[in-house]
Amino acid sequence: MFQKILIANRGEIACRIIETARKLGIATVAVYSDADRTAKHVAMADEAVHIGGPAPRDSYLRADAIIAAALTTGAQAIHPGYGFLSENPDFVESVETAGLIFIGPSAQAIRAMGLKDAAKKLMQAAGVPVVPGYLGENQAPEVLASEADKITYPVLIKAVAGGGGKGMRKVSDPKDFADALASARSEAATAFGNDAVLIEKYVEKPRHIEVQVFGDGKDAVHLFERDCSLQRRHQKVIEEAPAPGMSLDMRAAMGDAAVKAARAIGYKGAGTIEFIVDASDGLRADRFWFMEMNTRLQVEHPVTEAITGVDLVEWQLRVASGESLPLRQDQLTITGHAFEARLYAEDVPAGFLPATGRLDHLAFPVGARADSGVRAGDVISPWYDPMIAKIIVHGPTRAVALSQLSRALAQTQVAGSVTNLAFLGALARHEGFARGDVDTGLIERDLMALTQAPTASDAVKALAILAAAALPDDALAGFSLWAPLQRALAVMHHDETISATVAALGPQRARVSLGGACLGATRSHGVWQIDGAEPLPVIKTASAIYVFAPQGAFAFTPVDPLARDAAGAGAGNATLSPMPGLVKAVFVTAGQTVAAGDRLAVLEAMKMEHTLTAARDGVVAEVLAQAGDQVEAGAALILLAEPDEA
Ligand code: MV4
Repeated sequence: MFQKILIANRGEIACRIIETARKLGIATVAVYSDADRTAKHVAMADEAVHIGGPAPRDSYLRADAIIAAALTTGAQAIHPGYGFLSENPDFVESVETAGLIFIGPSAQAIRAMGLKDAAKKLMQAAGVPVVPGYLGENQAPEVLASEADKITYPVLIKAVAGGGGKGMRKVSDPKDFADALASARSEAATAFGNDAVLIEKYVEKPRHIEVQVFGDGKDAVHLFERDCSLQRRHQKVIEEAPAPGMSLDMRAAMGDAAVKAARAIGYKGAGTIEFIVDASDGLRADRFWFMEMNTRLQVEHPVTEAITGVDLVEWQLRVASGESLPLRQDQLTITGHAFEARLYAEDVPAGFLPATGRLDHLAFPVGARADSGVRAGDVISPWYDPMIAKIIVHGPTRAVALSQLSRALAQTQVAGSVTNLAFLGALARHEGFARGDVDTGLIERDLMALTQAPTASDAVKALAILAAAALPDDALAGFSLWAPLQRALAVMHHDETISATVAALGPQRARVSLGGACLGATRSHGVWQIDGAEPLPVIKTASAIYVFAPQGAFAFTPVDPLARDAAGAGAGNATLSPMPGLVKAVFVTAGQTVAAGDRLAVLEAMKMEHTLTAARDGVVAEVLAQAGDQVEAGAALILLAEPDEA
């Protein structure tokens, strides 16, 4: 076994790998960019080497710097994690040329699976079912069109170099074929520098079921399937193992096909064979087809670990160091059912916009596995994937595991960034999902219901008001029992001002009046309960109050009572930052007269520039941001004067 390895990655997967290395007594070397100097993976590793700037091409994609770091620190092997350099055959060759071991498959195996048409041919020859289609030996448009006729419509045009749905077009009618081909080609040329396509029969109501394989270069086994059908725009959201509705004969057929695929390329290490399954008539052993092979450890590997009891990173390290497969196929079994939910910093109601921010508070549920690369106080930066954590549960049955998932999500607390937690919770409670009736279109069909922003109840608002009131816990600290003390308070929630009065009825009792409702509150051990309901966790930071309700986290900002008259009425007067970003330019100064539609400022966010314009005619009262400022979503950038003040 190795004495020391380098992990060429960051975030949760780097932390995950370090944990297993530590368990096996292997020393670890982290690498990090400027943006990750204080990151969790750096803190966890025994040593860490700085490799460059925050942009991936300046650090985590720098093969030379990473190999140099391994040589300098005396690491014997490099674990690539997923993403970054994990499926780059040139990197594998450079690692091996430097006399180091790449913890993963050979460059040749990665290359064999890199192009869709070549991979499909290889798999077909190995006896693995592939989707009926044309592999594009001749790329002339009229040849492709006549092949599409032979396949019978609907067909799918796919870029041979494709991935993530790019360069893919469904065609239902032959008259649309030529246009679809041209647009798939040009998209593929732009994205991959390769405009070759293949044509497949279009599979209706597809399910994405993948099989985990493991090879040692001589032999291969499979570790059963995962269902990853719950996706949105090719981003997986919730994965599970085993696949709901899977029969023993179909599992055996898929497992056999996956092992055949791995053996055909002498596979070494962890890999995944992705199949597309026609679920229009239930799961049937003759309705699955090879789609592609991922030659790496995948994000969703923990659900396989949960049901098999295998530590896949341990297997990777053992096989890479020369051991043979730790278990035979007949020693592998499935126990129970597991789910993984991907918790992201993103603004779901705004269309799943990636979000950033400092995580003021972060708490994961007990009784669930949470794989995370961040801690409370860490920042989700715009440089990398905004995943906060993977929440993994494992129960004896699918129904039990699903209820564990709901509970685990309800008990997850994140403050400081918006997250997709409410969306994940809504999915975990979705009736079709509970029935196991999953397919890749489920999320899109029910998008409206699933992405509805949860609304704060009066009880949630009252808890925020009580937190803002900060009533002293001491009976003698200024409250008269026979003359209840009334205070007017306000908090902001999104752009709504919630005004309330709090009457202290005693040290541990209060009445909150808001919007016509009157709520009774009692306190014990510093925790408020509203009208006798279960208390909810409340976190107060320097600038915000968070109430964690089962349906989601609600963020409030206390309104300074002195500034309230100015700001409260003026919500419509403020130009707010629509998303986190960098202020590139501000075009106005205080006192300047503007007309509706005038350019006020430019915000750079998510690699695009957004021009912010005046909502109405008016006079600029205040400019609150300047070029170079990093601003949060919802930050007021420019205030217009009240119309009557102008
Ligand atoms: C398909 C298909 C239907 N028929 N192939 C999407 C990503 C790419 N790797 C393959 N994909 C698909 N291939 C045929 N012949 C439908 C999809 C597809 C899909 C597949 C898996 C998971 C989610 C998906 C979402 C939309 C389309």
